[in-house]
Amino acid sequence: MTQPIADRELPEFAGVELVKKPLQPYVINNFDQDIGNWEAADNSQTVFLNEQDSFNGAGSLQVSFHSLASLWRGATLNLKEPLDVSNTPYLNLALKVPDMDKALTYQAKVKVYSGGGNVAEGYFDIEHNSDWNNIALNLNNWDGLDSLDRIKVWVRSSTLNNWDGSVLIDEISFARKVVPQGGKTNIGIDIDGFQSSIQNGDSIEIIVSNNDSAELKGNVIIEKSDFITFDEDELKVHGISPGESKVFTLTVDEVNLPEDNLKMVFKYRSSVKEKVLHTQRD
Ligand SMILES: [Ca+2]
Repeated sequence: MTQPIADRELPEFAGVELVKKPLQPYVINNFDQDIGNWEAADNSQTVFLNEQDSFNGAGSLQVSFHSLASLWRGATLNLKEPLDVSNTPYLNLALKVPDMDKALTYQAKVKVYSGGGNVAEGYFDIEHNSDWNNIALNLNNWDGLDSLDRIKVWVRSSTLNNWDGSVLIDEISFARKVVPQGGKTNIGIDIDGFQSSIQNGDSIEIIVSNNDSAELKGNVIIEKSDFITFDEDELKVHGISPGESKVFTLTVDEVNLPEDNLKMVFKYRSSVKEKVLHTQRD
């Protein structure tokens, strides 16, 4: 199968920011009456108007799917006429994944295309205890701003199983500026070497990704746990640039498995990330 040309371009990184609200937004779709020209994209089955659950107003866009969890799935909007958003470079939207599993990781990707072949994308880790997430893709450094003709919003999860579920999307708009959620940073934390058993002396790798649009400063604090201790209690993330990741290796000092999930809690400014390290599931 031949891919459209735009899909072959290497996407540029764009930071995703957590926002309180966009200022004077130019609304593309609010999904209060209809779903506009949004369509189901790769690995998704249907898109329809959800009138029960919205971030704002009378409705939202629901995308339903049944596909391998690790594949990106979502919805796309092809604009008939390209938009010049040079003066409103923040693409805002609200997103929610209903019924998330605590032990899994969920990620969103927002991607924009321009007819000139410029593609930009940004990432956002969806917390499993979150409801609606109001985010904005910061396109200030993108070359395609004057001719944006396609938007894609995608999600995926972290298992090899099927994911039979949905994502809700609302309030797609562009704005010149956004009001940030104070102290909240779009930081990604992944644990590598997720093992069936964890013992004293084992090493684990923590991958910290800066998915936001400003450099990270200071440290990520690892919250004290009754069940596991490491040789370090913080990760020196200072200086990690937007779009970059760094791997930290920790050694387990002492571990006593709890009856339910063994989790790690990371804090960066006022962002808190909870990750399940080991699960006692059958
Ligand atoms: Ca709405």
